[in-house]
Amino acid sequence: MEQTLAIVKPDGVARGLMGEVLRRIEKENIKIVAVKMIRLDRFKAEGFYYVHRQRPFFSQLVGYMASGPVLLLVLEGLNVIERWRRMMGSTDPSKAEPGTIRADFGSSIESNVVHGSDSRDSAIYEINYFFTGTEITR
Ligand code: IDP
Ligand code: MG
Repeated sequence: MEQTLAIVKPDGVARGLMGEVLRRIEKENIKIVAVKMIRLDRFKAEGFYYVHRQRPFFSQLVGYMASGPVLLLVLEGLNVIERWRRMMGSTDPSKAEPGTIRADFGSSIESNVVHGSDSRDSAIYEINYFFTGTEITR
């Protein structure tokens, strides 16, 4: 059993896609074990994307993630890290597989609607970055 952190990013929330994303997750029978809506400040966004601090788009990415509220979700299930990444599609919506969230709704390589942890280690870091143990249902 695995857990992963999913986020409906600021563009997704602003465009009214929270329900659509939740519907797709539930339709796949993926269990949602925690939910929180917050607005990141730049500092909190920098810490979340710390691994990308050397990338040329880092400052812009932080500004985007702090530009409006986000919906944070903890998902649980067998192979859920990979399953959720597959549902999201490739980072660049123009290259994402048809039927994925990013292909269907993403507007650019930056504004791509959703986030998902990319490994067990990043999932643990990212879930603990936003949630305490008692906020995750069981
Ligand atoms: P991922 O979200 O598919 O795991 P990452 O490479 O981890 O992709 O990048 C994190 C986020 O940074 C992306 O989801 C996207 O919002 C943004 N991003 C990635 N590459 C670029 C880029 O080349 N230009 C602008 N933003 C980017
Ligand atoms: Mg990533």
